[in-house]
This record gives sequence, structure tokens and C-alpha cells, in this order.
Amino acid sequence: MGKNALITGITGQDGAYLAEFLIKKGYIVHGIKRRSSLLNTDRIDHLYQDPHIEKRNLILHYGDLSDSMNITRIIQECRPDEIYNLGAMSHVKVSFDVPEYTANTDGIGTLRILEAVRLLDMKDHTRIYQASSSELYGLVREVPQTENTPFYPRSPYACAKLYAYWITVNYREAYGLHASNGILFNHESPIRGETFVSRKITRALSRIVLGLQDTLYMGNLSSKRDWGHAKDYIQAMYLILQQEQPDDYVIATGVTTAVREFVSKSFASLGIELSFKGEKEKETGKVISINDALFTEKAGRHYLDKFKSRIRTNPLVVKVDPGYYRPTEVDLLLGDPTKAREKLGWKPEYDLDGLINEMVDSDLLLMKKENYLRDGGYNILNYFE
Ligand code: NDP
Ligand code: GDR
Repeated sequence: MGKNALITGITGQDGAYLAEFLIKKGYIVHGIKRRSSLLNTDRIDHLYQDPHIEKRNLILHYGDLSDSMNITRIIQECRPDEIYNLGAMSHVKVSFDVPEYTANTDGIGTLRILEAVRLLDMKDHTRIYQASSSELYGLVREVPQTENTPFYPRSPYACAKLYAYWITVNYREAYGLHASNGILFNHESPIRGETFVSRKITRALSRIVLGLQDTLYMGNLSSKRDWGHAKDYIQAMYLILQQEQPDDYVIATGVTTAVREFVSKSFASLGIELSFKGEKEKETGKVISINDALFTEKAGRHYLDKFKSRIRTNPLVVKVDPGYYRPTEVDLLLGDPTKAREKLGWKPEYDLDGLINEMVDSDLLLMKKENYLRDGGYNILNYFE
């Protein structure tokens, strides 16, 4: 018989990719979704099955990581072989606005899962994956960061994840739970939340090229991240739980890139060359050349002349808005995935250019849809977050 998995955060980026991956492997996947006033299952709608079908491989339960009785009941009912705890208030900047909620969900939420497995006497049946984060390294103590690098969290999000990391280790050591941390560095995809920097850039670029937006307003352009593709990273989560012994692993590409360069590379993928000038909030990114052939191949000839004429009057497509700065920033993340490579046999398939190309292509398509709607007389809105 196939295995049972429970995914918290199944409606998020990683949860959606992981659910699809596990279903393909023959798992029955249970997922926790939150009640919301509008449907929030867009990312997994292609996996959704009518609840009236008898043998389903995707089953959703209403729940919330802040509700221990609910979490315990769901675990009791579906008796998962594997729990992937991906649910979290995952936006670092927003965690400064909702610190207590973040601590409750991202920190104590993890405790609720561990404690449920212990109380239900399921520790020999259920393996637990905890979604830990490179944000734990914060003000980094060494470069690159390994499993042994000391932590120095720099946000309420990272502080909550620090608790979750250590309580996972503690339950493993104290009670013998098969509980592991994946310390994942930033990973993105076409279904990344729209307010994380990568997706914000690829969406805005697509809108600028199609004439739906003039300027991309950014926060700190100098911070550096080790970016990978979510499709590669969810495979590491799975491999971590297939190990006989629970353990903690850094999952990263081993390459770090400045946010500014992510912007440049994204524009360059459509044949648009940018030049950055100025410092801090005075910094701007200006279009200095356009490769007509590449632009036409990617975006379509239809948009080229109009884009050129807009650029003639407003070539400054990137500006800084200090409103996006964080009270405390994480300046540099670079992971060393040696342990994951050697012990799990994990290696990412995507590089940054491959990731950016996929995201830009996907957002261009999405924004073209918006453009058709606008041309058809519909009102198109944008959220500048
Ligand atoms: P997303 O923000 O895309 O998804 C978060 C998920 O958690 C959503 O399904 C969300 O539900 C759910 N959620 C939020 N609050 C609660 C709650 N109180 N109870 C139950 N579920 C809740 O995150 P990602 O998919 O990008 O990340 C997955 C996990 O990995 C997170 O824990 C994140 O902190 C961590 N992580 C992510 C990294 C990355 O680069 N992506 C790197 C390292 C760690 P809803 O859809 O209703 O909002
Ligand atoms: P991060 O991701 O904070 O690393 O957390 P995010 O994409 O939000 O920021 C990355 C870097 O870009 C800088 N930045 C901006 N960020 C956003 N969101 N919006 C902007 O306009 C902007 N301008 C510059 C940020 O300051 C930062 O330095 C992500 C989340 O997925 C976490 O849940 C996860 O744990 C970590 O990655 C690893």
C-alpha cells in the first residue's frame, strides 16, 4: 500500500509542488488548508478531486497551526507516515508587522505537531520534516553557511523559526522522534508569492514591457541571496525523510547573487540591458539598450515599438522606495550544500538563469492575459507591495 503524507502549508508554493511530487510517487496526500473568505487553493486546483470520489489521492482538511486540538485531531485521523510542516507566515518583512502571530504559527505551530505525534504515540510510525530557513543565519557568522554555522536571527520570522528548529532537534533527542530540519535557502518558481522579491521583479518586468506599469520600486538592491528552484528543493525534503536516521541539512545552490543582479538578469532575459547609477534611495536602473531580436522572440513584435517609445520618455524603469527596507536586514546568504550532496545524493538541476527564464516566461504569459482583458475594456488592477 502507498504511504500517507500530511502537508501543512499545502496551498503555498512548496506545498503545491510537494503534493504533486508525492502523488506521482503513489502517496495519498492529506493537506491542511485555512478557511478563507475567498477560495485560496489556486496552486493545487489541478490536483483537486471531487470529495465524492471514493479513492482519492488528495484530501484537504480545514485547519490552522495555531489550533492544537485541530492539528492533533487531523494527525490522529490520517495517521501520516510523513509530515511535512511547511505552513508558516513566511514573509520576513511582514513578520515585523505581525510578530506575535508569526511566533505562534511558525514557532509554537511546530511544537504542536511534534507534541501531537508524541501524545498520540505515533513516534515510531511518523517522520517529521520541519521547514527551517537560511534566515536563521541572519547576521552571518561565516561564509558559506553550513549545518555548523551559528545562528543570528534578524527578524521576528527568523526568531520564530529558530524556536522551531531547536524544538525539532529537542524532540528528536528527548523522545526519539524521527524529526529533521531542512535549512533551505531561498527558492523561487513561477508560483512564488507575488510579494517576494523574485516574483515581484518578474511580474513588474512583464507589466513594464507590455505597458501595464512604468516603474519597478525596490527596497535594498544590495542584499545577496542563494537562489534555487522550488522544484529542486521539495525533492530534498522528500529525501531527508527517506533517511534511516533523522538529521539536519543545508539545502542551497552554493552561488550567491545580489538583488540588483537578479533585476538585471531578468530584464536581460528579454533583451533589455539596464545600467544602475546612484546610491541607496537615489539609485536608479535605466534602460540603455534593447536587443530587438530577443525582445521580439520572447515578448512579441507587437510590443517592441510601443516599449521603445515609452522608454524614450521614461528610461528609468527601476527606482528605490525605502518603504521596502527592513528594520534589520540579512545582507548575505550563501549555503554550502556538501552534506546534502554527499548523504542525500541531492543536486539542483536549475541554475539561476534557468529559474529566471522560467519565471519571466510564465509572468509574461500571465500579463498578456491581463493585457487582453484591458484591451477588451476590463479594469486591470495592480498591487504595489
Ligand atoms: P508560502 O508563503 O508560499 O506558503 C505558506 C503556507 O503556509 C500557505 O499554504 C499558507 O496558507 C500556510 N499558512 C500560513 N499560516 C498558517 C497557519 N496559521 N496555519 C496553517 N497554515 C498556514 O511559503 P513557501 O511555500 O515558500 O514556504 C514553505 C515553508 O518553507 C514555510 O514554512 C517557509 O517559512 C519555509 N521556507 C521557505 C523558503 C523559500 O525560499 N520559499 C526558504 C526556507 C524556508 P494560505 O495559502 O492560506 O496563506
Ligand atoms: P527573504 O525573501 O526575506 O530572503 O525570505 P524576499 O524575496 O522577501 O527578500 C529577499 C531580499 O530582497 C530584498 N528586497 C526586497 N524584498 C521584497 N520582498 N520586496 C522588495 O521590494 C525588495 N527589495 C529588495 C530584501 O530586503 C531581501 O534582502 C524568503 C522567504 O521565503 C522566507 O520564508 C524564507 O525563509 C527565506 O526566503 C529563506
